Amino acid sequence: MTPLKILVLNGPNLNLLGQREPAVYGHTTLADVEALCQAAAAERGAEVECRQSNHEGVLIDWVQAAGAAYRAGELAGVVFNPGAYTHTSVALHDAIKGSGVPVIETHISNVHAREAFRHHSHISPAAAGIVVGFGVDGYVLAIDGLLRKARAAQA
Ligand code: CA2
Repeated sequence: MTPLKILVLNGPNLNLLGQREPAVYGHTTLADVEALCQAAAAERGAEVECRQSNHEGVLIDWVQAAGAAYRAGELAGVVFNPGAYTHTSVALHDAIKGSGVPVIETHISNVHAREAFRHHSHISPAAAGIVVGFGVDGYVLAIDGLLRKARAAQA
């Protein structure tokens, strides 16, 4: 049987992870996070592909392509940290809804314990699940949750 595949998407400024604001985001780099995701998926008999962009339109293109791959049975879903676009992007909300791909919205920090402008998410109403405030371990929790949902749907 072909292993389940997951796309891990990171949005704007997450390429700077581990280089600035360690009090909020920790010392782990994006490369470390991607290695963590690869290992977590392999332990669970799955595969991940990791991508990061600072550009809203690029993220939208990737979500749309993920929808096509999901409909073709080639992708279990997307673990997505949209960064600050979480709080601003109706376009990403529409892309997720339109694509039909299960998305697990993931945030390193507890956005609800931070500034008021981070309390609202345009992504949450379109998401299949949400992981917030577990640091970079949240990516592993999101991969686990997505695989559990995918396997339950297959059974
Ligand atoms: O907690 C999260 O994962 C966030 O999605 C991170 C975003 C923030 O805008 C969201 O409100 C919550 C920011 C990502 C920027 O990451 C940086 C990392 C190091 C240095 C500067 C920014």
